[in-house]
Amino acid sequence: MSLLKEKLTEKIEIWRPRIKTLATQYGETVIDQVTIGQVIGGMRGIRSLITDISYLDPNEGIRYRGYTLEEVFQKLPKPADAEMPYVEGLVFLLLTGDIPTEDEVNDVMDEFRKRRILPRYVYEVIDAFPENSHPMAIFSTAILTMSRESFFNVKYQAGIPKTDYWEPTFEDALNLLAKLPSIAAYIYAKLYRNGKMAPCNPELDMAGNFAHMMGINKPYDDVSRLHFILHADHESGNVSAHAGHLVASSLSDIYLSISAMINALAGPLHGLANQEVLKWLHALREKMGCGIPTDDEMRQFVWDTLNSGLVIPGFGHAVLRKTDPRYMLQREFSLKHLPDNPIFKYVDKLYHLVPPILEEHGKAKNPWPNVDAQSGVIQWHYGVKEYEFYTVLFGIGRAIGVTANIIWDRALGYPLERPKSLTTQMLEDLAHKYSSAL
Ligand code: CMX
Repeated sequence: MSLLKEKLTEKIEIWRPRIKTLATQYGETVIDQVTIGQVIGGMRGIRSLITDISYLDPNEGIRYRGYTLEEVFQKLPKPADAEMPYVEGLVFLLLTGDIPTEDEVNDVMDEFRKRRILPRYVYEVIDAFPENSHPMAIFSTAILTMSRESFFNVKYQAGIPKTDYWEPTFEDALNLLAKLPSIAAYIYAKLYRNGKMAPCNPELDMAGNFAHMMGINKPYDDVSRLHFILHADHESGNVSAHAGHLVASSLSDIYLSISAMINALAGPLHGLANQEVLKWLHALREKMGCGIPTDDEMRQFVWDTLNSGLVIPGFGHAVLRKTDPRYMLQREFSLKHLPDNPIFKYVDKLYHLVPPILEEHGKAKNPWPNVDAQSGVIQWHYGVKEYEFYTVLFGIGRAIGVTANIIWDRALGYPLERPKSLTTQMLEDLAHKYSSAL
């Protein structure tokens, strides 16, 4: 048994009685109340999900397994010549809750190495896509196609006990995670490099190998480590994580669930915002004849966007009420590695100018930048200029957190998700009953 699976098994045994006690002895404990505003308003703030993989504090930002992002980057083992830690270490941390040793990271790397080879038909499916297809549609479909590989489906049909569901799910998850960088790199090669791609290098770690397959020199391996780690999880209520969890709750396999997660990520209010930021900046750059706008010109551009009814991509958040720490970590990286990049200069200006404008505009509850405002410019700087591809990169990272959640959902026996709906009339009746009681 791998060190990862051994540790995970140990942790699951510790967790099961905790959930059982909560469900059986405290099942009637009230934790929240739900208002009509929340039901109409996309369920914001209703505390109705459970996950131990990460927790999002509105003012502090995300913690993975109790660790802030700074701590995660500081504590996880790093390759000898790297600034950023192994993504494989994060996989271990999210699944087990423990910071891995070097041996444990190597163990995850070995597991991934064994599982990296893509079935031939995945290349064929990618090749068969019509021109001008969005990379996220291709990514989702490539993942979906591999549902036929699911070990969980075979075991389920054979009739394994519910307590064992997590084990074949774990196998499916590792099989998929190990393949995602190759799928993404091939989509990139196919769409933008006439299908030319370096073969995968078994000596390298997940992110190092991704950089190698993309054909981009150092420090793009570190850029990839930073990117995949930062995007891995944001607790379980965000649209992509929730979509993955919801689909998996019907016991759909990992491939079906992660494909759904990718589809959810592909909307402009969520993961697609990283491409929208670059598209928007380029519109401005064109308008400026490639020069750097003055503060007033930049402010005018932001107002023009708002006045035309569009949102400012990369700003605002449904939960966060401060600048996203994922933004700040990427900003620090940019200030160190690409301070003179002209697009970074735009992003830097926006960092200072947009929040007061959004405050004056008076709608957004959070005027501060989020993760997507900064990620694209780093990709652009290292030569990945096809911004439609950026959300695919987000998807590789997010799959790490969502698969960890799905494995744990099954280990703890969480049921099919099925919230209750009400009609408009029912809400009106409740509203009248409440107001006449005042
Ligand atoms: N620009 C302009 N208006 C904004 C805004 C922005 N960046 N952020 C929020 N608003 C508006 C909303 O559209 C909403 O307007 P209406 O009342 O007319 O519908 C109002 O402010 C209130 O919204 P909110 O409660 O502050 O934010 P929501 O929880 O509804 O939405 C989010 C959150 C992220 C969708 C929103 O801030 C947004 O659209 N941001 C731009 C897109 C973006 O960057 N998305 C990526 C988020 C991170 C991620 O998931 O990857």
